Parts: sequence; structure tokens; C-alpha cells
Amino acid sequence: MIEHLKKLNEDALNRIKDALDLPSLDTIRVFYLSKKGEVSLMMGKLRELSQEERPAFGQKVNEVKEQIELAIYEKKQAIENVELLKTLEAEQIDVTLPGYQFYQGGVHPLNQVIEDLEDLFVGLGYEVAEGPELENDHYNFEMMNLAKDHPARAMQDSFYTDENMLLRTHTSPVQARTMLAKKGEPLRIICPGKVYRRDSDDPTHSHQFIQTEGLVIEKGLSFANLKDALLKMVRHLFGPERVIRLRPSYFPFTEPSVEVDVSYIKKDGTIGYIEILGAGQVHPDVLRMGGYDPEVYQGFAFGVGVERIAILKYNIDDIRHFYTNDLRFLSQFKGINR
Ligand code: FA5
Repeated sequence: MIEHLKKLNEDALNRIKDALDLPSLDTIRVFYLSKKGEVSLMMGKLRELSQEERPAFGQKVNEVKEQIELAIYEKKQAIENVELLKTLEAEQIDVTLPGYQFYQGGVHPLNQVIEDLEDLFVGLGYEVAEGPELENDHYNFEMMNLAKDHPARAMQDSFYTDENMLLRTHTSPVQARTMLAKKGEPLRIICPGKVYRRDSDDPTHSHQFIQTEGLVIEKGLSFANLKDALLKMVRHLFGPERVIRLRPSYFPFTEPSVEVDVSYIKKDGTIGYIEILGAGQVHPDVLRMGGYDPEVYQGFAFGVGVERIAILKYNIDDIRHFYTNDLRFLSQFKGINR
């Protein structure tokens, strides 16, 4: 019986050594170590032995069992290692391959102009204010001194959702909203935002465009302060050599009112001027409606077309380029000003 046990042990160890994969190793385990396996059968043979022989034989069977268990464990580890190495080999990463090309966006040129304006004016002590694009007739027109039957309304027709609500035609209603919110306190704000008009689209006009409004209300302000702010803005945007030209104009909410042109060098070398904004000293009625005493406070305001600045600054031939989302156009502005 001892001989049989020895043989069984040798066979088992040889079969384990030759096993090539985990399934065949498991078959061997079942064959020898399961409840009805060869080793258990040998245990069963104990009954055939005398009382004296049993302990020694039982111990031998246990030793054989442990050896087979250990051999199976070690072989299992070895097979798993080989398989892991094979997988690693198959999944090798080529670190020399070029990486994926990620498209990196840039800030839209109109937003670049807005950020540029904000940088300048925040540095001069202005706050950035915002107002709704869907605006009340009251703020868009009446608080701006354009009563219901005012003829100047004709120049700013817009999209109405009902009799009183319209897509704002300029950023000036933010003047009225801010004045009421500040309750008679001095203020300095700029307000960038979208505006809408029933204008026919052409190279310099769009039915939707962006303005940036400026409003200052303080004691002792004069027209010179307005001119200073405008010159600072133009030189910040276009360079220190630029000059501005003020032409008398009319807005119901400012008095006196001006339109402001910026100088540029024409192709023939002579100096030309392009209009970029409207401005003026805040009309006493507008101050009064906003809760300010025009005998004590003075104000100046301006409204500048952001697309017009970008057109002039980057030499763009058509305002519609800003809205067609053509990456060939937009990618030219990546990194400008940053
Ligand atoms: C106004 O909208 C006044 N609210 C500006 C103002 C504010 C005056 C405060 C006084 C005090 P105007 O309609 O001129 O004014 O427009 C101002 C600027 O917006 C123009 O100079 C121009 O740069 C731009 N703009 C006007 N219409 C269009 C359009 N259809 N497309 C693109 N830009 C436009």
C-alpha cells in the first residue's frame, strides 16, 4: 500500500509539472484532492490496516496530500505569471506614437473686445453691470426720455413679444435700472450686452449686435470728463497715436449729444475717421427719472458698438463673419491680446 501511495505521489507531481494551463491543473486537482479523489481513496484504505499501522499510514497520506496541494499552488502561480507576461507583451504601449490632436478653442474676438474694455474701465473704478435682453418698454424707451409717440423710436424698431416687452434696442436701459438701484448715490458703470434692431444686415450692420454702455454720475462732471474717458478708451483699444473727433448729434437721453469718430490711416496715407459710438451728458430729465437732482449731480454716458471696434481693430470686411461660426475666421483670433 505504501508503494501505491508513493507511486500516486510521483504521478501526481509529474502531471502537475507537465500541466500547461489552469483548466488542466484543475482537472488534476479534482482527480487527486476532491472528496472522491485518489488521496481520499487512500484515506479510506486505512480501515483495511491494523490499529498499529493506521497512524503512520495516515500521516503519510496527509504528507502526500500536502505535497500535492503545494505543488498545485506553485504551478498555478507559475501559469498565472506566464499568462500575465503574455498579456503585457500583447498590450505593449508604443510611447513613441504621436498623441491625439485636441482642438483648443479660443476666446471669440467680440468677447476679447469686451474683456479688453472691462479691463480698462474696472481699472478706472467702474463696476460691470448687466441687464435683461428681453426688456420692458418703460426702461428701454420711456426712462430714456423716449415717450410712446417720440419720433426717435422709429430708428430703433425691434422684436416685440407683447405690447410692452421687446428685445432691447440698446444697452441704455441698464442706465435707468442702475440709477434706480443706486438710489441717488454716485456711480460708474459699464455694461456690455446683446442688443437687437430691425436693421437690414449689411457689411457694417447686423439685426443683432453688441454694445457696451458707460455711465458716470457724480458731482461736478463736465463734458471734458466725457471726452477724457472716450480718448482713454480709444487709445487703450487702438493705440496712443489715435485721435477722436466729436460730431454734434442727437439722442433724447443726452444733452448735448455727440457721435464719436476714430482716426485711422487710409490706404493712400491720409487720415480718415470712422464712427464707433454715441455719447453725451445725461439729460436732466433722465437724471430726474432715475432719482438724481440734476442741480446737484451731472452725468455722462456713451454706447459703443463692439463689432465696430473689432472691425476697425482687426480690419474685418464684413460684420457677418462674427456670427457665421466659421473656424477658419475665428481661429485667426486665438491668442490675440492674451
Ligand atoms: C445708441 O444706441 C445709444 N444708446 C448710444 C448712446 C448711449 C448715446 C449713451 C448716448 C449715451 P446708436 O444707435 O448710434 O446709439 O448706436 C451706438 C453704436 O452701436 C453705433 O455707433 C454703432 O457702433 C453700433 N451700432 C448701431 N447699430 C448697429 C447695427 N445695426 N449693427 C452693428 N452695430 C450697430
